Amino acid sequence: MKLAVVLSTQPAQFQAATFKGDLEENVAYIAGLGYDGVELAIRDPALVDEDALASLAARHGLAIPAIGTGQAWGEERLSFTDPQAEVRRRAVERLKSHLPFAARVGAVVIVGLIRGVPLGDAPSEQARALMVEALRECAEAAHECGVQLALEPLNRYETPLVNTLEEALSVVAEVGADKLGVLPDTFHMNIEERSIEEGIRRAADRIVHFHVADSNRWPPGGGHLDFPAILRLLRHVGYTGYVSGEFLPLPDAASAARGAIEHLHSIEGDENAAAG
Ligand code: LER
Ligand code: MN
Repeated sequence: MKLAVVLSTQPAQFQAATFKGDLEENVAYIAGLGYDGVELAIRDPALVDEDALASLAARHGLAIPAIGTGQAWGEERLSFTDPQAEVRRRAVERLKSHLPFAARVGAVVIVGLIRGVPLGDAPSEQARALMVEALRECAEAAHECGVQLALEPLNRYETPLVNTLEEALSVVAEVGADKLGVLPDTFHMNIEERSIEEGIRRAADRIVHFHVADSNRWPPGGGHLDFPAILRLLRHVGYTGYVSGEFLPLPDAASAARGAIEHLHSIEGDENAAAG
């Protein structure tokens, strides 16, 4: 199991970007804990030094398995489903602007809140159509760059648009692009899926990245999710990508990241011992 943890490259309101602040110090700490990779949350690629980020991760022997893009919504309200065409265009351009760096470091580009938060409990047909149109354009550009996009179901308290893996799979089918997969996140699944196991099984062929946090968004081990069963199932369905920690920095980022890797490694150790 390859493990990563989320680090925000810029100041952000989003609370579950586990690490924020001093990049050099945080990357060194993450590598020292034994993580294999660091997932980067990047609000705007134009505002970061991508060369420096790539070489920082490489210097510490860390892969960059995924890039989170949701801060374009969180900080700037750019979205694929905004009523204004100009805002939608800027959101699509922003998503596409992540592709060159993602191609260079071999990262998946995540489509989370950049799809937007349409008003109302049930998303309108129009919002869904706008999202599909934006995803098609992004997936076409991703195809040209050889980058995988990952549509992440998010819980209903964040957006009404794509809450479950089933909905995500139906959007993926409608977009019909080889470079669009799905990203299950255990925190969201715990709220939205009828069964976490069933959701993972049904999405298995399309899973291109995986987020872990416990039921309360504390690090794995801090809530009541059955991580031994979840990790066993991921292995069983043949998932070989990264398992990336996106949890609240509680009691603080350093202890959260240390607790998470200890917990996940101990599960792996138990499984290996049981397998003999
Ligand atoms: C992003 O990966 C995520 O899980 C969301 O909760 C962000 O709002
Ligand atoms: Mn997530």
